[in-house]
Amino acid sequence: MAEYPGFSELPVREGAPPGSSWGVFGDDDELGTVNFITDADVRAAAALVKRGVVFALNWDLSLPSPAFFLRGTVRHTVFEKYPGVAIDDYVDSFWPQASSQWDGLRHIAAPDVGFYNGASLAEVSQPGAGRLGIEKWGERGIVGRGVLIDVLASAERAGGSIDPFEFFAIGPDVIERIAGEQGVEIRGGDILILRTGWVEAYERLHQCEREEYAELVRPGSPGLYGDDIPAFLWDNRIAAVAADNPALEAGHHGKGCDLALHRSLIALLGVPLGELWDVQHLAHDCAADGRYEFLLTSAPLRLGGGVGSPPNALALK
Ligand code: UVW
Repeated sequence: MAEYPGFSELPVREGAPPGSSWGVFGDDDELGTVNFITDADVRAAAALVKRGVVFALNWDLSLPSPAFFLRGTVRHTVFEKYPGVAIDDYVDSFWPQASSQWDGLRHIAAPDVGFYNGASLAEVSQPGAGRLGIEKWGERGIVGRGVLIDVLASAERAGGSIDPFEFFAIGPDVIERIAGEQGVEIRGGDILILRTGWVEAYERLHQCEREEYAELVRPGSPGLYGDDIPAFLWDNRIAAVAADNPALEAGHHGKGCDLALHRSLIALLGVPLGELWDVQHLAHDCAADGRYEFLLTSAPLRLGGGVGSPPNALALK
C-alpha cells in the first residue's frame, strides 16, 4: 500500500505552496486525491452491496431554475428527425456545473500560485482534451466506498433542525460526531457525502421563491467550513467530498461562501468537490437499515478540457 505524507509534511515538492499535495501523486498527476482509492478499496466497496438497491444521486438536470452563480438552465429540444419514425433531441445552454456536479481540477486556482500540481491558466483555459480536464476522471471513473454523513437527520434526532438556507458550519468535529452516532467508521479512500437537506428544501419552494433565491447570487447554506478541513480530509485519505448544497462550503445568506475551501481543496490538494447531489432517498434508506456505507460509482463526462461534470453517481447497497 502506498505511503503518503501527513498534511503537516506538505508540500513535498520544492517551491510548491504550503498545504499543497503537488508532486505527491507524481509531477504529471491530473487525478488528485482520487489516487487514494486502491483496487482493494473498490473490491471492499463492492462487497457492501447486500440488498441490490440502487440510488441515483444526480438531481433533475433542469434544477435549480433559475440557475445560480451566473450560470444558465438547460434548454431541451425534442423533434421528429424522420417524421413519424425517429425522434431525436438536443440540449442547449448546458452548463456542466449548474445542477448536480463535480467541480473539476480546472475550476479554481489558488491566488498567485495557480492550479493543481502547478498548472498555469493558459494550460487549463482552452476547450479540448488538456491538462486537468474533467475527461481525466471520466476516463478513469470515480468508484469506491461512499459514506453518508446525514447532518440534517442528526440535528432532528437531537430535537432541533438546521435551516437549509442559512449558514451552519460542518467541521471535522461535526463529521466525526455524526459518523459516531451513525456507527460508521471513516476510512482511507472514502468518498464522503454530506446531507444538509438543501435539495429537499429547494424542491418545496414556489417558483417565485426560487427566483428570489437565485437573485441573491450568493446564497446561504449549511456546508463544510473551517481551516482544519484540508488536514482532516487529507490525513483521513478522503478521495472526494460531496454535498446536497450549492457550493459544498457553508455560506451566509446574501454573502455566500468565500470559496476558501475551493482553493485549498481543489487547487492545493486536488480533491473533487461535489455539489447539488440529490441524496434524500439514499438518506432515508440509510436511516431505515442503519447502514451509512455503500458502493459509490461515478462516471464524469469525457468532455475534453471540461471544468466540471454531472457526477452520474449511483449508490448501491
Ligand atoms: C462557484 O463557482 C461560485 O461555485 P461552485 O464552484 O460552487 O459551483
